[in-house]
Amino acid sequence: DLAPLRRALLSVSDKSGLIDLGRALAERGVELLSTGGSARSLREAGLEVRDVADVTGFPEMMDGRVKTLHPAVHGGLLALRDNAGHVAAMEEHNIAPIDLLVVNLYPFEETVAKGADYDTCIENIDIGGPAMIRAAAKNHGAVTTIVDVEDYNALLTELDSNEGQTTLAFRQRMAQIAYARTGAYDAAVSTWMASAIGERAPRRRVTAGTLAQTLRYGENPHQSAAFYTDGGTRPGVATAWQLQGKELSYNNINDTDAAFGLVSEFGGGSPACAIIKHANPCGVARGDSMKDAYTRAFDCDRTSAFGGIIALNRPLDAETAEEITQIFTEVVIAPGADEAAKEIFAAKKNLRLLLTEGLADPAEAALTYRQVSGGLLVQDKDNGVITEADLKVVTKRAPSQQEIADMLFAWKVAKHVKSNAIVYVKDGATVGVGAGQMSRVDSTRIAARKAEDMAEVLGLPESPTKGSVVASDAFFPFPDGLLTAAQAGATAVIQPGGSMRDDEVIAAADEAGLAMVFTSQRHFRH
Ligand code: 93A
Repeated sequence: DLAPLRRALLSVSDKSGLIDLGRALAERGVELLSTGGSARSLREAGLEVRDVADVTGFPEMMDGRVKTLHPAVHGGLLALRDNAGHVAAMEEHNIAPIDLLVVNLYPFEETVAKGADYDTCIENIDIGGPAMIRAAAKNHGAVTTIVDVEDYNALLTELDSNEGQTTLAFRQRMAQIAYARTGAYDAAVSTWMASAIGERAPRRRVTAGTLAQTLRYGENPHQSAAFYTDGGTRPGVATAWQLQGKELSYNNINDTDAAFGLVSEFGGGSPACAIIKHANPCGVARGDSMKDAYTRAFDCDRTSAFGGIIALNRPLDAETAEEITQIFTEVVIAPGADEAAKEIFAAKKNLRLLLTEGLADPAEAALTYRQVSGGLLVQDKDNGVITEADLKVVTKRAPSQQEIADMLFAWKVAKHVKSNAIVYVKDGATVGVGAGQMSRVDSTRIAARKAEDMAEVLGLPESPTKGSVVASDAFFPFPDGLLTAAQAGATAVIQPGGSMRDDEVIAAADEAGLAMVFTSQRHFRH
Protein backbone atom coordinates (compact mmCIF):
# COMPACT_ATOMS: atom_id res chain seq x y z
CA ASP A 1 0.00 0.00 0.00
CA LEU A 2 2.98 2.29 0.34
CA ALA A 3 3.83 4.53 -2.63
CA PRO A 4 7.19 6.21 -3.12
CA LEU A 5 7.52 9.95 -3.64
CA ARG A 6 10.16 10.84 -6.17
CA ARG A 7 8.66 13.71 -8.12
CA ALA A 8 6.16 16.41 -7.11
CA LEU A 9 4.31 19.01 -9.12
CA LEU A 10 3.53 22.19 -7.22
CA SER A 11 1.15 24.70 -8.80
CA VAL A 12 -0.54 27.00 -6.33
CA SER A 13 -2.31 30.33 -6.37
CA ASP A 14 -2.20 30.71 -2.60
CA LYS A 15 1.55 30.65 -2.04
CA SER A 16 1.38 30.52 1.76
CA GLY A 17 3.40 27.65 3.16
CA LEU A 18 4.74 26.86 -0.32
CA ILE A 19 8.40 27.50 0.39
CA ASP A 20 8.40 25.54 3.64
CA LEU A 21 6.72 22.64 1.88
CA GLY A 22 9.07 22.85 -1.12
CA ARG A 23 12.07 22.85 1.18
CA ALA A 24 10.77 19.95 3.25
CA LEU A 25 10.18 17.91 0.09
CA ALA A 26 13.58 18.79 -1.38
CA GLU A 27 15.25 17.74 1.86
CA ARG A 28 13.53 14.38 1.49
CA GLY A 29 15.06 14.02 -1.98
CA VAL A 30 11.91 14.85 -3.96
CA GLU A 31 12.33 16.44 -7.38
CA LEU A 32 10.21 19.58 -7.73
CA LEU A 33 8.29 20.58 -10.85
CA SER A 34 6.35 23.79 -10.86
CA THR A 35 4.40 26.37 -12.89
CA GLY A 36 5.36 30.02 -13.53
CA GLY A 37 4.64 31.95 -10.35
CA SER A 38 5.03 28.98 -8.03
CA ALA A 39 8.39 28.08 -9.60
CA ARG A 40 9.55 31.68 -9.21
CA SER A 41 8.72 31.72 -5.48
CA LEU A 42 10.52 28.43 -4.90
CA ARG A 43 13.55 29.51 -6.88
CA GLU A 44 13.77 32.83 -5.07
CA ALA A 45 13.94 30.83 -1.83
CA GLY A 46 16.98 29.05 -3.26
CA LEU A 47 15.30 25.78 -4.14
CA GLU A 48 16.01 23.77 -7.24
CA VAL A 49 12.90 23.59 -9.42
CA ARG A 50 12.17 22.35 -12.89
CA ASP A 51 9.65 24.33 -14.96
CA VAL A 52 6.63 22.47 -16.25
CA ALA A 53 7.27 24.23 -19.56
CA ASP A 54 10.56 22.39 -19.67
CA VAL A 55 8.78 19.06 -19.11
CA THR A 56 6.06 19.66 -21.70
CA GLY A 57 8.31 21.31 -24.27
CA PHE A 58 5.67 24.00 -24.59
CA PRO A 59 5.82 27.48 -23.09
CA GLU A 60 2.98 28.62 -20.87
CA MET A 61 0.71 30.40 -23.30
CA MET A 62 -2.49 32.41 -23.71
CA ASP A 63 -1.95 34.36 -20.50
CA GLY A 64 -1.43 31.13 -18.60
CA ARG A 65 -4.67 29.55 -19.82
CA VAL A 66 -2.58 26.67 -21.11
CA LYS A 67 0.29 25.68 -18.86
CA THR A 68 -0.15 22.16 -17.55
CA LEU A 69 -2.69 20.81 -20.04
CA HIS A 70 -0.29 18.40 -21.69
CA PRO A 71 0.21 14.60 -21.89
CA ALA A 72 3.60 14.92 -20.23
CA VAL A 73 1.78 16.19 -17.14
CA HIS A 74 -1.44 14.19 -17.34
CA GLY A 75 0.34 11.02 -18.42
CA GLY A 76 2.66 11.38 -15.44
CA LEU A 77 -0.30 11.74 -13.12
CA LEU A 78 -2.57 9.08 -14.65
CA ALA A 79 -0.25 6.25 -15.65
CA LEU A 80 -0.76 3.05 -13.69
CA ARG A 81 2.67 2.21 -12.34
CA ASP A 82 2.11 -1.55 -12.45
CA ASN A 83 0.55 -1.70 -15.90
CA ALA A 84 3.02 -2.84 -18.59
CA GLY A 85 1.19 -0.96 -21.34
CA HIS A 86 1.16 2.26 -19.34
CA VAL A 87 4.82 1.90 -18.46
CA ALA A 88 5.68 1.29 -22.11
CA ALA A 89 3.72 4.40 -23.13
CA MET A 90 5.61 6.45 -20.56
CA GLU A 91 8.90 5.20 -21.93
CA GLU A 92 7.91 5.72 -25.55
CA HIS A 93 6.78 9.31 -24.97
CA ASN A 94 9.39 10.18 -22.40
CA ILE A 95 6.85 10.79 -19.62
CA ALA A 96 8.08 10.68 -16.04
CA PRO A 97 5.68 9.69 -13.25
CA ILE A 98 4.45 12.43 -10.91
CA ASP A 99 3.83 11.02 -7.43
CA LEU A 100 2.57 14.11 -5.63
CA LEU A 101 0.36 16.92 -6.86
CA VAL A 102 0.02 20.07 -4.79
CA VAL A 103 -2.50 22.47 -6.30
CA ASN A 104 -4.71 25.17 -5.01
CA LEU A 105 -6.97 26.78 -7.52
CA TYR A 106 -7.36 30.27 -8.95
CA PRO A 107 -9.30 32.15 -6.24
CA PHE A 108 -12.62 32.13 -8.05
CA GLU A 109 -14.83 32.41 -4.94
CA GLU A 110 -12.75 35.28 -3.52
CA THR A 111 -12.82 37.09 -6.86
CA VAL A 112 -16.62 36.89 -6.94
CA ALA A 113 -16.86 37.94 -3.29
CA LYS A 114 -14.79 41.03 -4.08
CA GLY A 115 -17.42 42.05 -6.62
CA ALA A 116 -15.13 41.69 -9.64
CA ASP A 117 -16.54 42.27 -13.12
CA TYR A 118 -17.70 39.49 -15.44
CA ASP A 119 -14.47 39.10 -17.42
CA THR A 120 -12.31 39.02 -14.31
CA CYS A 121 -14.50 36.29 -12.81
CA ILE A 122 -14.27 34.29 -16.05
CA GLU A 123 -10.49 34.63 -16.12
CA ASN A 124 -10.38 33.24 -12.59
CA ILE A 125 -12.01 29.97 -13.57
CA ASP A 126 -9.17 27.48 -13.19
CA ILE A 127 -9.11 24.76 -15.84
CA GLY A 128 -5.70 23.15 -15.64
CA GLY A 129 -5.77 22.94 -11.84
CA PRO A 130 -9.01 20.95 -11.53
CA ALA A 131 -7.97 18.75 -14.47
CA MET A 132 -4.77 17.80 -12.66
CA ILE A 133 -6.52 17.39 -9.32
CA ARG A 134 -9.10 15.04 -10.82
CA ALA A 135 -6.40 13.07 -12.63
CA ALA A 136 -4.15 12.72 -9.60
CA ALA A 137 -7.03 11.84 -7.30
CA LYS A 138 -8.26 9.19 -9.73
CA ASN A 139 -4.81 7.64 -9.66
CA HIS A 140 -4.64 7.64 -5.84
CA GLY A 141 -3.35 4.10 -6.08
CA ALA A 142 0.01 5.79 -6.63
CA VAL A 143 -0.43 9.55 -6.45
CA THR A 144 -1.03 11.87 -3.50
CA THR A 145 -3.19 14.96 -4.12
CA ILE A 146 -3.05 17.97 -1.83
CA VAL A 147 -5.48 20.84 -2.44
CA ASP A 148 -5.44 22.71 0.88
CA VAL A 149 -2.57 24.55 2.56
CA GLU A 150 -3.87 23.14 5.84
CA ASP A 151 -2.95 19.61 4.70
CA TYR A 152 0.76 20.36 4.06
CA ASN A 153 1.70 19.36 7.58
CA ALA A 154 -0.31 16.17 7.42
CA LEU A 155 1.61 15.23 4.28
CA LEU A 156 4.98 15.76 5.94
CA THR A 157 3.89 13.79 8.99
CA GLU A 158 2.74 11.01 6.68
CA LEU A 159 6.11 10.94 4.91
CA ASP A 160 8.00 10.91 8.19
CA SER A 161 5.95 8.05 9.56
CA ASN A 162 6.45 5.92 6.45
CA GLU A 163 10.08 6.42 5.49
CA GLY A 164 9.29 8.99 2.83
CA GLN A 165 6.35 7.10 1.38
CA THR A 166 2.58 7.54 1.64
CA THR A 167 -0.03 4.98 2.66
CA LEU A 168 -3.03 4.14 0.51
CA ALA A 169 -5.34 5.26 3.32
CA PHE A 170 -3.76 8.70 3.29
CA ARG A 171 -3.93 9.00 -0.48
CA GLN A 172 -7.57 7.95 -0.43
CA ARG A 173 -8.39 10.52 2.24
CA MET A 174 -6.68 13.26 0.25
CA ALA A 175 -8.40 12.11 -2.97
CA GLN A 176 -11.79 12.42 -1.28
CA ILE A 177 -10.93 15.96 -0.20
CA ALA A 178 -9.68 16.71 -3.71
CA TYR A 179 -12.98 15.79 -5.35
CA ALA A 180 -14.88 17.76 -2.70
CA ARG A 181 -12.81 20.75 -3.73
CA THR A 182 -13.33 20.43 -7.49
CA GLY A 183 -17.05 19.75 -6.94
CA ALA A 184 -17.45 22.82 -4.75
CA TYR A 185 -15.39 24.87 -7.18
CA ASP A 186 -17.57 24.13 -10.16
CA ALA A 187 -20.68 24.62 -8.04
CA ALA A 188 -19.40 28.09 -7.16
CA VAL A 189 -18.82 28.83 -10.83
CA SER A 190 -22.32 27.63 -11.73
CA THR A 191 -23.94 29.60 -8.92
CA TRP A 192 -22.11 32.75 -9.94
CA MET A 193 -23.05 32.24 -13.59
CA ALA A 194 -26.70 31.79 -12.67
CA SER A 195 -26.79 35.16 -10.97
CA ALA A 196 -24.55 36.83 -13.58
CA ILE A 197 -26.97 35.88 -16.34
CA GLY A 198 -30.05 36.57 -14.21
CA GLU A 199 -31.43 33.06 -13.74
CA ARG A 200 -34.02 33.22 -10.96
CA ALA A 201 -33.61 29.61 -9.91
CA PRO A 202 -30.28 28.18 -11.03
CA ARG A 203 -30.84 25.23 -13.28
CA ARG A 204 -29.50 21.83 -12.29
CA ARG A 205 -27.62 23.40 -9.50
CA VAL A 206 -25.36 21.52 -7.13
CA THR A 207 -24.91 22.89 -3.66
CA ALA A 208 -21.59 24.38 -2.75
CA GLY A 209 -20.19 24.17 0.72
CA THR A 210 -16.95 23.77 2.54
CA LEU A 211 -16.65 21.82 5.74
CA ALA A 212 -16.32 24.41 8.48
CA GLN A 213 -16.76 22.27 11.56
CA THR A 214 -17.37 18.68 12.48
CA LEU A 215 -20.09 18.81 15.10
CA ARG A 216 -20.18 16.62 18.19
CA TYR A 217 -23.53 15.28 17.01
CA GLY A 218 -26.62 16.34 15.11
CA GLU A 219 -30.10 17.15 16.31
CA ASN A 220 -29.78 14.11 18.59
CA PRO A 221 -26.71 12.39 20.02
CA HIS A 222 -27.05 9.32 17.79
CA GLN A 223 -26.85 11.49 14.64
CA SER A 224 -23.45 12.57 13.36
CA ALA A 225 -23.27 16.03 11.84
CA ALA A 226 -21.11 18.74 10.35
CA PHE A 227 -21.42 22.41 9.46
CA TYR A 228 -20.68 23.49 5.87
CA THR A 229 -20.33 27.12 4.92
CA ASP A 230 -20.71 28.73 1.51
CA GLY A 231 -17.78 31.11 1.82
CA GLY A 232 -20.09 34.15 1.84
CA THR A 233 -19.30 37.17 3.99
CA ARG A 234 -22.84 38.14 5.01
CA PRO A 235 -23.32 38.75 8.73
CA GLY A 236 -24.73 35.66 10.41
CA VAL A 237 -23.94 32.59 12.46
CA ALA A 238 -21.53 31.25 9.80
CA THR A 239 -19.35 34.36 9.80
CA ALA A 240 -19.75 35.49 13.42
CA TRP A 241 -16.81 35.64 15.75
CA GLN A 242 -17.25 33.49 18.86
CA LEU A 243 -15.83 35.30 21.81
CA GLN A 244 -16.43 32.70 24.50
CA GLY A 245 -18.27 29.54 25.45
CA LYS A 246 -18.25 25.95 24.26
CA GLU A 247 -18.40 24.99 20.60
CA LEU A 248 -21.77 25.60 18.99
CA SER A 249 -23.91 22.49 18.59
CA TYR A 250 -26.07 21.61 15.61
CA ASN A 251 -29.19 22.90 17.36
CA ASN A 252 -27.35 26.03 18.53
CA ILE A 253 -26.37 26.90 14.97
CA ASN A 254 -29.90 26.34 13.71
CA ASP A 255 -31.49 28.37 16.50
CA THR A 256 -28.90 31.16 16.37
CA ASP A 257 -29.55 31.51 12.66
CA ALA A 258 -33.27 31.80 13.33
CA ALA A 259 -32.72 34.35 16.10
CA PHE A 260 -30.39 36.53 14.07
CA GLY A 261 -32.62 36.42 10.99
CA LEU A 262 -35.58 37.55 13.07
CA VAL A 263 -33.86 40.39 14.93
CA SER A 264 -32.39 41.63 11.65
CA GLU A 265 -35.95 42.37 10.49
CA PHE A 266 -35.88 45.36 12.84
CA GLY A 267 -32.79 47.02 11.40
CA GLY A 268 -30.20 48.65 13.60
CA GLY A 269 -32.28 51.64 14.74
CA SER A 270 -34.07 51.39 18.06
CA PRO A 271 -33.11 48.45 20.28
CA ALA A 272 -34.79 45.12 19.57
CA CYS A 273 -34.33 41.65 21.02
CA ALA A 274 -35.48 38.19 19.96
CA ILE A 275 -35.38 35.10 22.17
CA ILE A 276 -35.57 31.79 20.34
CA LYS A 277 -36.32 28.24 21.43
CA HIS A 278 -36.27 25.38 18.95
CA ALA A 279 -36.11 27.85 16.06
CA ASN A 280 -39.32 29.60 17.17
CA PRO A 281 -39.46 32.97 18.94
CA CYS A 282 -40.69 32.86 22.52
CA GLY A 283 -40.37 36.61 22.92
CA VAL A 284 -39.54 39.55 20.68
CA ALA A 285 -39.61 43.21 21.68
CA ARG A 286 -38.46 46.67 20.98
CA GLY A 287 -37.41 48.82 23.91
CA ASP A 288 -36.21 52.25 25.00
CA SER A 289 -32.89 50.61 25.82
CA MET A 290 -31.44 47.19 24.99
CA LYS A 291 -32.11 46.06 28.55
CA ASP A 292 -35.71 47.20 28.19
CA ALA A 293 -36.07 45.32 24.88
CA TYR A 294 -34.61 42.16 26.44
CA THR A 295 -36.79 42.37 29.54
CA ARG A 296 -39.94 42.91 27.51
CA ALA A 297 -39.04 39.99 25.20
CA PHE A 298 -38.33 37.84 28.26
CA ASP A 299 -41.69 38.74 29.80
CA CYS A 300 -43.55 37.25 26.85
CA ASP A 301 -42.71 33.73 27.98
CA ARG A 302 -40.27 33.49 30.86
CA THR A 303 -40.68 29.74 31.11
CA SER A 304 -39.68 28.97 27.53
CA ALA A 305 -36.88 31.56 27.49
CA PHE A 306 -34.82 29.38 29.85
CA GLY A 307 -31.94 27.89 27.85
CA GLY A 308 -32.82 30.00 24.86
CA ILE A 309 -30.89 31.84 22.20
CA ILE A 310 -30.89 35.63 22.31
CA ALA A 311 -30.30 37.92 19.34
CA LEU A 312 -29.86 41.67 19.62
CA ASN A 313 -29.96 44.19 16.80
CA ARG A 314 -27.43 46.48 18.47
CA PRO A 315 -24.28 45.94 20.53
CA LEU A 316 -24.59 44.28 23.92
CA ASP A 317 -24.10 46.72 26.79
CA ALA A 318 -23.33 46.09 30.45
CA GLU A 319 -26.81 46.48 31.92
CA THR A 320 -28.29 44.12 29.33
CA ALA A 321 -25.46 41.63 29.88
CA GLU A 322 -26.13 41.74 33.64
CA GLU A 323 -29.83 41.09 33.07
CA ILE A 324 -29.22 38.23 30.60
CA THR A 325 -26.93 36.41 33.02
CA GLN A 326 -29.76 36.16 35.58
CA ILE A 327 -30.95 32.96 33.87
CA PHE A 328 -29.33 30.20 31.81
CA THR A 329 -28.96 31.11 28.15
CA GLU A 330 -27.23 29.02 25.46
CA VAL A 331 -26.11 31.70 22.99
CA VAL A 332 -26.17 35.47 22.59
CA ILE A 333 -25.58 36.90 19.13
CA ALA A 334 -25.22 40.63 18.57
CA PRO A 335 -23.49 43.05 16.22
CA GLY A 336 -21.00 43.88 18.95
CA ALA A 337 -20.41 44.12 22.70
CA ASP A 338 -18.77 46.78 24.82
CA GLU A 339 -15.89 45.98 27.17
CA ALA A 340 -17.99 46.08 30.33
CA ALA A 341 -20.51 43.68 28.81
CA LYS A 342 -17.73 41.30 27.75
CA GLU A 343 -16.39 41.32 31.29
CA ILE A 344 -19.77 40.40 32.76
CA PHE A 345 -20.14 37.53 30.30
CA ALA A 346 -16.58 36.33 30.93
CA ALA A 347 -17.72 35.13 34.36
CA LYS A 348 -20.24 32.81 32.64
CA LYS A 349 -17.90 30.37 30.96
CA ASN A 350 -20.61 28.30 29.27
CA LEU A 351 -22.47 31.21 27.74
CA ARG A 352 -21.56 31.50 24.07
CA LEU A 353 -21.20 35.02 22.76
CA LEU A 354 -21.16 35.54 19.00
CA LEU A 355 -20.37 38.89 17.44
CA THR A 356 -21.31 39.77 13.91
CA GLU A 357 -20.41 42.74 11.83
CA GLY A 358 -23.81 44.27 11.23
CA LEU A 359 -27.16 42.65 10.61
CA ALA A 360 -28.55 40.36 7.94
CA ASP A 361 -30.60 41.92 5.15
CA PRO A 362 -34.12 40.46 5.41
CA ALA A 363 -34.90 41.52 1.83
CA GLU A 364 -31.78 39.92 0.36
CA ALA A 365 -32.33 37.51 -2.52
CA ALA A 366 -31.01 34.04 -1.68
CA LEU A 367 -31.95 30.41 -2.02
CA THR A 368 -33.03 27.92 0.60
CA TYR A 369 -32.72 24.16 0.42
CA ARG A 370 -34.62 21.37 2.01
CA GLN A 371 -33.77 17.79 1.57
CA VAL A 372 -36.52 15.31 0.85
CA SER A 373 -36.03 11.63 0.40
CA GLY A 374 -34.37 11.27 -3.00
CA GLY A 375 -33.94 14.95 -3.76
CA LEU A 376 -33.58 18.55 -2.82
CA LEU A 377 -36.19 21.28 -2.80
CA VAL A 378 -34.78 24.65 -3.80
CA GLN A 379 -36.63 27.92 -3.52
CA ASP A 380 -36.08 31.63 -3.14
CA LYS A 381 -35.64 32.61 0.47
CA ASP A 382 -38.74 34.22 1.97
CA ASN A 383 -37.47 37.79 1.71
CA GLY A 384 -40.90 39.39 1.65
CA VAL A 385 -40.92 42.69 3.51
CA ILE A 386 -43.95 44.98 3.65
CA THR A 387 -44.60 48.54 4.74
CA GLU A 388 -47.71 50.38 5.84
CA ALA A 389 -48.42 51.24 2.19
CA ASP A 390 -48.99 47.54 1.43
CA LEU A 391 -51.79 47.19 3.99
CA LYS A 392 -55.36 47.08 2.76
CA VAL A 393 -58.00 47.87 5.37
CA VAL A 394 -60.95 45.52 4.90
CA THR A 395 -63.10 46.27 7.96
CA LYS A 396 -65.44 49.16 8.75
CA ARG A 397 -63.10 50.30 11.45
CA ALA A 398 -59.64 51.42 10.31
CA PRO A 399 -56.74 50.59 12.64
CA SER A 400 -55.20 53.32 14.82
CA GLN A 401 -51.56 54.36 14.30
CA GLN A 402 -50.58 52.35 17.38
CA GLU A 403 -52.36 49.30 16.01
CA ILE A 404 -50.66 49.70 12.65
CA ALA A 405 -47.23 49.89 14.26
CA ASP A 406 -47.96 46.77 16.32
CA MET A 407 -49.40 44.91 13.36
CA LEU A 408 -46.30 45.55 11.26
CA PHE A 409 -44.21 44.38 14.21
CA ALA A 410 -46.33 41.24 14.64
CA TRP A 411 -46.11 40.54 10.91
CA LYS A 412 -42.31 40.61 10.99
CA VAL A 413 -42.32 38.13 13.86
CA ALA A 414 -44.95 35.87 12.26
CA LYS A 415 -42.68 35.47 9.24
CA HIS A 416 -40.19 33.71 11.56
CA VAL A 417 -42.66 31.45 13.39
CA LYS A 418 -43.39 27.91 12.23
CA SER A 419 -46.81 27.60 10.63
CA ASN A 420 -49.50 27.80 11.70
CA ALA A 421 -48.19 31.04 13.19
CA ILE A 422 -50.23 33.33 15.41
CA VAL A 423 -48.55 36.28 17.11
CA TYR A 424 -50.15 38.69 19.58
CA VAL A 425 -48.33 42.00 20.03
CA LYS A 426 -48.86 44.96 22.33
CA ASP A 427 -46.75 48.13 22.42
CA GLY A 428 -43.93 46.71 20.34
CA ALA A 429 -43.59 43.43 22.24
CA THR A 430 -44.97 39.97 21.63
CA VAL A 431 -47.37 38.88 24.35
CA GLY A 432 -48.33 35.50 22.91
CA VAL A 433 -46.86 33.26 20.23
CA GLY A 434 -48.61 30.19 18.84
CA ALA A 435 -46.34 28.08 16.66
CA GLY A 436 -46.30 24.91 14.63
CA GLN A 437 -49.87 23.73 15.16
CA MET A 438 -51.73 21.79 12.52
CA SER A 439 -54.80 23.97 13.03
CA ARG A 440 -54.77 27.75 12.98
CA VAL A 441 -57.40 27.96 15.64
CA ASP A 442 -55.23 25.84 17.95
CA SER A 443 -52.29 28.23 17.44
CA THR A 444 -54.61 31.13 18.26
CA ARG A 445 -55.80 29.45 21.45
CA ILE A 446 -52.37 28.31 22.58
CA ALA A 447 -50.88 31.78 22.16
CA ALA A 448 -53.72 33.32 24.19
CA ARG A 449 -53.43 30.61 26.87
CA LYS A 450 -49.69 31.19 27.22
CA ALA A 451 -50.34 34.92 27.60
CA GLU A 452 -52.79 34.19 30.41
CA ASP A 453 -50.19 32.00 32.11
CA MET A 454 -47.67 34.84 31.91
CA ALA A 455 -50.21 37.28 33.39
CA GLU A 456 -50.29 35.01 36.41
CA VAL A 457 -46.50 34.73 36.63
CA LEU A 458 -46.09 38.49 36.32
CA GLY A 459 -49.05 39.27 38.59
CA LEU A 460 -50.85 41.30 35.96
CA PRO A 461 -54.50 42.25 36.58
CA GLU A 462 -55.53 41.01 33.11
CA SER A 463 -54.13 39.04 30.20
CA PRO A 464 -51.65 41.05 28.12
CA THR A 465 -53.55 40.03 24.98
CA LYS A 466 -56.26 42.53 26.09
CA GLY A 467 -55.86 45.43 23.68
CA SER A 468 -53.26 43.60 21.57
CA VAL A 469 -53.11 43.09 17.81
CA VAL A 470 -52.78 39.69 16.21
CA ALA A 471 -50.90 38.49 13.12
CA SER A 472 -51.61 35.29 11.23
CA ASP A 473 -48.99 34.01 8.75
CA ALA A 474 -51.71 32.79 6.37
CA PHE A 475 -55.40 33.58 5.96
CA PHE A 476 -58.05 32.54 8.46
CA PRO A 477 -60.01 29.92 6.51
CA PHE A 478 -62.99 30.32 8.87
CA PRO A 479 -64.08 32.99 11.35
CA ASP A 480 -63.31 30.72 14.36
CA GLY A 481 -59.62 31.61 14.71
CA LEU A 482 -60.31 35.29 14.39
CA LEU A 483 -63.11 35.09 16.97
CA THR A 484 -60.78 33.28 19.37
CA ALA A 485 -58.33 36.17 19.03
CA ALA A 486 -61.15 38.68 19.58
CA GLN A 487 -62.17 36.80 22.73
CA ALA A 488 -58.60 37.03 23.96
CA GLY A 489 -58.93 40.79 23.64
CA ALA A 490 -57.20 41.49 20.32
CA THR A 491 -58.49 44.67 18.69
CA ALA A 492 -56.83 44.44 15.27
CA VAL A 493 -55.81 41.68 12.88
CA ILE A 494 -53.14 41.48 10.17
CA GLN A 495 -53.30 38.56 7.74
CA PRO A 496 -52.73 37.91 4.05
CA GLY A 497 -56.40 37.50 3.10
CA GLY A 498 -57.37 35.45 0.10
CA SER A 499 -59.59 32.82 1.70
CA MET A 500 -62.73 31.63 -0.10
CA ARG A 501 -64.54 32.78 3.01
CA ASP A 502 -62.91 36.20 3.36
CA ASP A 503 -66.39 37.75 3.34
CA GLU A 504 -67.46 35.69 6.35
CA VAL A 505 -64.22 36.44 8.16
CA ILE A 506 -64.53 40.19 7.47
CA ALA A 507 -68.16 40.17 8.62
CA ALA A 508 -67.11 38.45 11.85
CA ALA A 509 -64.38 41.04 12.37
CA ASP A 510 -66.86 43.89 11.85
CA GLU A 511 -69.31 42.27 14.22
CA ALA A 512 -66.61 42.05 16.89
CA GLY A 513 -65.53 45.66 16.26
CA LEU A 514 -62.07 44.62 15.05
CA ALA A 515 -59.92 46.47 12.58
CA MET A 516 -58.38 44.16 10.00
CA VAL A 517 -55.80 44.61 7.25
CA PHE A 518 -54.76 42.29 4.43
CA THR A 519 -51.12 42.09 3.34
CA SER A 520 -51.66 39.97 0.19
CA GLN A 521 -48.45 38.14 1.12
CA ARG A 522 -48.22 34.85 2.97
CA HIS A 523 -45.42 33.71 5.25
CA PHE A 524 -45.73 29.95 5.50
CA ARG A 525 -42.77 28.40 7.23
CA HIS A 526 -43.04 24.64 7.49
O1 93A B 1 -5.31 28.83 -16.66
S1 93A B 1 -5.31 27.48 -16.19
O2 93A B 1 -6.55 26.87 -16.11
N1 93A B 1 -4.42 26.55 -17.23
C1 93A B 1 -3.54 25.64 -16.83
O3 93A B 1 -3.07 24.88 -17.68
C2 93A B 1 -3.15 25.59 -15.45
N2 93A B 1 -2.29 24.79 -14.81
C3 93A B 1 -2.24 25.16 -13.51
N3 93A B 1 -4.57 27.43 -14.76
C4 93A B 1 -3.67 26.48 -14.49
N4 93A B 1 -3.08 26.21 -13.30
C5 93A B 1 -3.30 26.97 -12.07
O4 93A B 1 -2.31 27.97 -11.98
C6 93A B 1 -3.16 26.22 -10.79
O5 93A B 1 -4.36 25.57 -10.40
C7 93A B 1 -2.75 27.29 -9.79
O6 93A B 1 -3.87 27.86 -9.17
C8 93A B 1 -2.08 28.35 -10.65
C9 93A B 1 -0.62 28.44 -10.33
O7 93A B 1 0.01 29.29 -11.24
P1 93A B 1 1.44 29.93 -10.92
O8 93A B 1 2.30 28.84 -10.45
O9 93A B 1 1.88 30.51 -12.24
O10 93A B 1 1.20 30.98 -9.88
